Amino acid sequence: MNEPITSKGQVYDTSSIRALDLSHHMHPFADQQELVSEGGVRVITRGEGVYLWDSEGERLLDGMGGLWCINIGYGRKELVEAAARQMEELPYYNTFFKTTTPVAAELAAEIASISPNGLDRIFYSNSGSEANDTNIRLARLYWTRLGRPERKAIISRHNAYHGSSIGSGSLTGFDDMHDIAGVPIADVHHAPAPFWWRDGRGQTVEEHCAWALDRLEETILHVGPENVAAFIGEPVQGAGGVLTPPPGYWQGVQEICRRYDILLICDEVICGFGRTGQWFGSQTYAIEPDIITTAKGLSSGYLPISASVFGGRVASVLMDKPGRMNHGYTCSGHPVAAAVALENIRILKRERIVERVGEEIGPYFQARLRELLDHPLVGEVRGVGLMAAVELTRDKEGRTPIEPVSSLATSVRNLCFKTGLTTRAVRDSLVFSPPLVISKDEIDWLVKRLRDNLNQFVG
Ligand code: PXG
Repeated sequence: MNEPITSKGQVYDTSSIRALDLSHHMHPFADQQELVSEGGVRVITRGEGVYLWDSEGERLLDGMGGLWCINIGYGRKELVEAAARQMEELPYYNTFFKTTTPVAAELAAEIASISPNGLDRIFYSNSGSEANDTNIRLARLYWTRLGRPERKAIISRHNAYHGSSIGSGSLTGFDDMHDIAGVPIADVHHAPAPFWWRDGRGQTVEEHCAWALDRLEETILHVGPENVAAFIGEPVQGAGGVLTPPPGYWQGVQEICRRYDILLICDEVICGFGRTGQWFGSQTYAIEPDIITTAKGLSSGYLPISASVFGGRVASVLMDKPGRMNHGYTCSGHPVAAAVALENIRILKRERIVERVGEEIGPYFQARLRELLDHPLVGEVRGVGLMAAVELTRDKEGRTPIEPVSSLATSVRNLCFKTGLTTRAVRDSLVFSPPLVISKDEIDWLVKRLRDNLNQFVG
């Protein structure tokens, strides 16, 4: 039995929390019996800045920013106050039947003010998954209204993560998420995405990029361009292992989409709100999307809220002409979540957080992590802004994958977790996405802790 521990005045009994959790709480993406055999999971109780504390008082530097989402850091009183004010005034009202709330309207205008490519219309959901389900509907409805209902196929990519609902999980490009009947849904197709380290052996980066673009076009031709509604892609594939696009890749994708008149959806759930050093990954890679998906950093993860943002071409058919879209969620445009998101964006603007990522702290983070390339177990460091992957290898030249896959990365991740640093193992890489407010000293600590932990596995 663990001793009860005090964290900011609160007493936690770790073992009883673990016992309750194991008995009643089924965790996402987890094998519950594995959790049972390990005696339960870590209990996280508090956050401040880039740090988390657990129920036993241990501190962790949150190298993952929650789950790629705590952009402005933990413990922001302004967000707490915005939520409390809104809760007192109006905790809930819907936006379905000819009503709105001041914050839902104001937030829509605020998102429009920062969105790429002049996108200025917003449909609210509560998660990235729901927003991508919405996007499937938006894209198909767009073509239906134009008298082309056969244009319903969505082209996604391998290693894409677009959510885990039945619709968005179908867009996701991991085979292990398609291991139940009926998923992926019909008319979703996956093309390879560039992943030079693993799939481009024997090719230059340029050759690999051209290969990936050819495969994309081939997929579209196989489906028949006249049947394709949209292509969806993350500017940088996040959960797939921070797969940064090679130079020219997105220009190539856009040319293909234009050639076949296919809508371009950029999933900005991770890349949005400053992660890549600009407001959106679309701006970092000069992409002109028709629709973007936003979630996570929209509220810095403080409350669930997401938005599909679209403009000119799609709006002219779906908003500027008569006709209704039969779609929406009870909490679409939830006033408390909207109030928090509005304050979050204002903080990002007021404190020039996005500019700091682009000009100063992002380049510093990338440069410091790249120093690890001299380490015998580090094959590649990928990333942009404050998202990065450190690819582990035991064969720098031949790049043969580690057997079994993920074994080394998982061991290093576990040691990091034990020694005060959160990171995530994705196949053979460790991924990072710290809060955008991280300092240089904190980055120095992160890189040193990672190097020290990697040293334990040399030989
Ligand atoms: N799009 C992208 C690009 C994402 O990264 C979603 C959509 C879905 O969002 P919701 O809010 O429905 O989860 C995501 C979510 C991981 C991990 O292990 C990543 C996500 C979610 C859960 C785990 O890296 N990204």
